[in-house]
Parts: sequence; C-alpha cells; structure tokens
Amino acid sequence: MDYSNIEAAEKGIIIKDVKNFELDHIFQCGQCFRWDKVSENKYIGAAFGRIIGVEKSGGDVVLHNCNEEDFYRIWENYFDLGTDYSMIKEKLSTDPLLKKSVDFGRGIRILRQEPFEIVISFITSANNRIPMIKRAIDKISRKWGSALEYEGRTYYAFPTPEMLKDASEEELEACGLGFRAKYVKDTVDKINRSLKGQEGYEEYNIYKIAEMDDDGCHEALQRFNGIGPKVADCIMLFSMGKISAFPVDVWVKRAMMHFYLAPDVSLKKIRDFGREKFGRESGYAQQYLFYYARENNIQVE
Ligand code: 8HG
Repeated sequence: MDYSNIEAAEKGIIIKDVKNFELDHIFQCGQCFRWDKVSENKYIGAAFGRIIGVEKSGGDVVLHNCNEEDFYRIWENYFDLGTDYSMIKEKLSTDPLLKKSVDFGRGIRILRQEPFEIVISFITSANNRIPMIKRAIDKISRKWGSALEYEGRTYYAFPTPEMLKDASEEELEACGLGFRAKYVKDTVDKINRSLKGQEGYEEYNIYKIAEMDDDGCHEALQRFNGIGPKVADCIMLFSMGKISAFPVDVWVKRAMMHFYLAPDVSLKKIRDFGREKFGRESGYAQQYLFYYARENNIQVE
C-alpha cells in the first residue's frame, strides 16, 4: 500500500504519506485524456461520473470535491493506491537500461479507469496524437455526458453506453473522430446490445471481458472493429487491471529499439520480446518507457 491513512478536510480529504505519486508523471504518461493541469501542484479531472481536484501538498495528496465514501468506493482503486510501486520499481530497476526510465517517471501509477470510456478513448487513439484524442473525448463528453459543477464551473462526465446509444456516425465524426467514427458507433451498438442481454452479442460484454485472463482479454477485445493488438493492450492495461499488457506504439517502439533491439523488428515481435523480458508486469515497464521516450523525444537513427 502506498499511503498510510486518510483524513477529512474542508470539502475534500487528505491522503497521508503517499509514496510514488507525481501528478505530471501520472497524468502525462499517456494513459488518460481527461485531466488538466490547473497549477503547479494541482490537476482537475473527471472519472466515474465525478469531478475532483488532485493536489500535492508535501508528502500528502489532497482530493478536493471528494468525501470519504467516494475515496473508498472510487479513488483508492482508481489511483491504484493498494499497489506497492516501490517494489515494482525495484524489480524493474535491476535492468540497468530500464532503470533510467523508471527513475525519470518515478511517480507514475497505472490508473484503473472505466472500461467503456477507455474502449472509446483508445479506438480514438489509433493513428492519432494525444492532444487530438483529448479534444475529441472532451467534445463527446460535452455533447452526451452529464454536467458536473465544481468551483463555479461546469465540467462533463464521459457518457455511459446508454447515453451514447443514439449518437450518429456524422455526429461522432463532427467531434473530430474522422474515420474512427464508424468504429465507435459500431462498438457502442455492440456493447449496448450485449449489456441488454441480446442473443448473439454475449461476447461483446466488456465487463465480462475484463474478468478474463490476460491473453483471453487481449483476444476478445480484438473482436470489435477498430481494435487491433495495440489498442487492445492499452484498454486492458488502463481499465481492466491486466498488467502483463505491452502496448507498442511508435514511442515504445523507439524506446525498445533505442535500448534493446535492432531497427527492423515488427510490432508483434517487439510485443513478444517485451513481455518475455519484463514478465507478468510488462505493462509497468511499458509505461515508464513510453513516458521517457515521449518526454525526451527520443529518435532512432
Ligand atoms: O500509454 C500509452 N502507451 C502506448 N504504448 N501508447 C499510447 C499510450 N497512450 C497513447 O495515447 N498511446 C498511443 O500513442 C496512442 C497514439 O497512437 C500514440 C500517441 O503518441
């Protein structure tokens, strides 16, 4: 566990003695799209139908607009506070090449996000850039999500499958999804049918998929149009607790080539190599590498 206890504060709670928790590392390492930096020590973001402010204060973390009940129901798990990241980092740092990335992103935690939001977000991520993905997800939330008030401003939660059920391909395209709009529409439709128990759609229940073992989950997600191996890896790692996932995008590819591999290697081979090398907890290694490569803009000759 990476904190000692929580205390009540005015309109929020204080998480005491939090280890391995850096706001920039967590929110800018590529795993989430709904958090904004509002000052040096504070981010505001929406998840699980709530809006909160997260502030670092010495060794503590303050969650604004949050009560004790929400902390134990949502945020303790969301921030993966039950996991001891010192142990993970120690293990990964025995590889001297990986240690550099681990030291750089020492405050990363893998967020446990809502599966439906993450399925749609990472379908949107295909051949896309992070600022564009963020903008599209924001537009979808404004158009179909519930309004949330915080400090006199209005924010929007990411919509549920039910709220998105009538979104047309044209409307989704207008949110900046481009060619991905048809995949999002089709996926929303399949998920809604499966959640209603419609015959023939059982295999599209993402909450059941989340309970499968890692390899089964990776395979099942790829039954949706618009989800290939890379997107499936991101979804299972960022919302289904499958930490052996190893998403290989252009940054992880560059990092792996920079540190370990010859240039002309396929994405599939890089994935297999990474999982072989880093084992059951490959997802963590991948996140330190992604953050290091992207922040340092590493290039491979
Ligand atoms: O955290 C991420 N890991 C990997 N491997 N790829 C990611 C992450 N986040 C993210 O957006 N991507 C993908 O990288 C989406 C997009 O294809 C590209 C943006 O740099």
